[in-house]
This record gives sequence, structure tokens and C-alpha cells, in this order.
Amino acid sequence: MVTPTPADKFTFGLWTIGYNGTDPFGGPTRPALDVVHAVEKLAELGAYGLTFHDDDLFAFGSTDAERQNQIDRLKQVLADTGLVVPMVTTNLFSPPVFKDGGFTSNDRAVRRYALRKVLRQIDLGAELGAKTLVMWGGREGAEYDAAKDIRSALERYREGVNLLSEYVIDKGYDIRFAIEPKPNEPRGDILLPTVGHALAFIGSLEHPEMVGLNPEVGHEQMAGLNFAAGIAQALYHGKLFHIDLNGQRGIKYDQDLVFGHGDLHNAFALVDLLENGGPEGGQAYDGPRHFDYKPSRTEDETGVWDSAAANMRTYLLLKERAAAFRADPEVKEALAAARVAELAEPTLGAGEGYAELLADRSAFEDFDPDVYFGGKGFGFVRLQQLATEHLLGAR
Ligand SMILES: [Mn+2]
Repeated sequence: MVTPTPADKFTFGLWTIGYNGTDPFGGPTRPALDVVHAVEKLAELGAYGLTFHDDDLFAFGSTDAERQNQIDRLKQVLADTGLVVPMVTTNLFSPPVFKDGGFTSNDRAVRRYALRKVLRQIDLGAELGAKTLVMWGGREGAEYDAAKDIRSALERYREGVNLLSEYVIDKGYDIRFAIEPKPNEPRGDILLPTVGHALAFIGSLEHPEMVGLNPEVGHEQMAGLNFAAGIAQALYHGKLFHIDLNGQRGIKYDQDLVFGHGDLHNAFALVDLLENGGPEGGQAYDGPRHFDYKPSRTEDETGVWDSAAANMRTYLLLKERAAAFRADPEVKEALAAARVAELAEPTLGAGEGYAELLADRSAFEDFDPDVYFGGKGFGFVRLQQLATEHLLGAR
């Protein structure tokens, strides 16, 4: 069960395994990774697909012929291995022209150029069968308050996403958009910094049904937020279009560790939610399990593939542990004692409104909170310990 197969839908960004180890303090530790070799290795490890930014596949500034050559090489290796490209995204952050953003640069010519770059990547995504276009606006933000009119920036963001939606509709493409929130880095403050901010923004769009989220574990945790809880809310609103799995240890720079190599409890809760949180205990999300991590700067190529495999193995181990947790009679009993299922029961009875609630003396006049509560606890700690013991393989 812990050997990955394409049925597990594990996907990797070309930029993840292809990360050469460069950081703001030092140069690369690994040579460039060719896309054909990357796809062959991922297929060997049991992955389902590859995702990429335009500039991951063909260097920024490539001629049309160079670009086409790389697309042809990718198509050939996909055909040879059976891997698919379920998602593509656009690099609006590495070329220096985007230092003040793509969709929201103060410079209008840059904004027009950025939109053209995304339209071109949408065409390529559609050609390769991608169903999702991720938008991570890492440069959409500012360091200084007076430097960016936030309301105008949001309006330009909105204008951009509306235009892209219109393009996809007119072209008849089967593509949806997924916004990836991040609080900071590379900008001091990034627009749409969390799942909640992005959800509110989506509600302002002309085609909100075409736009959802691609939340990343580390990005929410950089803001000190509970990732599994954020994913639950994204699911609640029908907006979990894609997901980026990785590891992060607390509020600091974006670590992009292997999935589970950060907050393991929250990773357990997340896998339990994705795999067992659906109707009748089935999957709550059936899209790609996409890893957006970075093999550590200390590793050579062997370490790259070891860490790629580690992401998938950890996910499958957590899936196995979560299934054992859900099947444990003592857990079922602890869940019942903690009254977890009772929250699904509506607070008002069928046909009841405020008039009936006001007329119900047992709800207020005859309700003695102190007598009712009587000092009794919920037993949530016992439940968490049972989860911990399953996580540790002790049950
Ligand atoms: Mn990240």
C-alpha cells in the first residue's frame, strides 16, 4: 500500500525536482535537470503527472523554434511513459521585468505583457490536456505602503482574471483557474495572502465558478494558520481546485520541505480530511496530490529522487494511518463521547424560526447553563492522543 502508483495521482512541479539549490545566499549545488530525464524518473517512482511553468520547460526569451523543440520533447516522453500534465502555471516572477508584479505592476505595459504571457501558457496547457491553471502571484505585492494602491491593485488583478476567464470560455477550453495564496516572499507583503483573502476575492469576479484555490501547506503555515482547517473551508465553499503539498516548520521563510517533514500532526489531519472527509467517509478531494517542495540544498541528484519518493511514501503512510484511526472502535467511541457528529445536526428544528426559538422556554428561561454544563468535559485531548498513537504506529 505504500508503493505509489499512478492511481494515487501524485504529481510534481518540474521546478521542484529541477530546483538546483540556489538560494539568496549562494549558488547552485546541482546541475540543471532535463525534462525528459525528470519525467522518466518520476514514472519510475510511480508518479501520475508533471506540472510546469512556461519558463521551466523553455528558458525565458527562447525563440519559437527552441520553445517548440522543448514542447515536442515533453510530448514524446509523456507518450513514452504515460505521465500526464493535469496543471500548468505561468512564471510571472523570475524575469526582472516582473519585480513589481505581473497583473498588478504599477507599470501598465508590464501588465499587458504579463497577460499575453499567461494567454500563451493557457493555449499550451489546453494543448497538453491540463485542466487547471494555477496563479501564484509571488511578485503581486509591495514592501512599502505608499508604493502600492491596494484597491487599484485588486481591481487590476480582477481585470486580469476576468479577461483570462473570458478567453477560456471563448476558446471552449476545459480549464479552471486556481489562485495560490502566500503571505510574503519574495514581496514583503503579497496580495491575496491567505485562503480566506483569496476566497473573498473570487466572490468579486465575473466568473467565480471558474476560479478556485491551490492552497500550499507551507504558505498558510508561514502565516501561523492551520492548513487542514483552511482546506476544510475551501472544500466547504467548493473551491479546492488543486493542492500543493509540502512541509514547513513554523513562521519563517518558505521552506518547501518534503510533505510531513514539518507539522506532522497537521499533515495527518490533512490526509485524513482529503481521504476520509467526504460523504460517507470517502474522499473529499479527488484531484492531483501535487507536491510543491524543494529538494534540500545539501542534496545531490540521489537526494532529489529520494526526497521525491519520500513525499509520496509519507502521504501513503499517513493515508494508511488515517484509515486505521477511522476504523478503531475506541476512536469511534471517543468521537461519540466528544459529540463530534452532533455538530452536523441543525441548531433549529425542521420548520423552526426565531419565533419558535423565542417560544421555547427550555432553550432559555428554563435552561440553567451552570446545571447543564456541570463541569463536564468533551474529551478532546483523549481523541488527540488516540490520533497521536495511530500516527506513531502504536495502535
Ligand atoms: Mn512554498
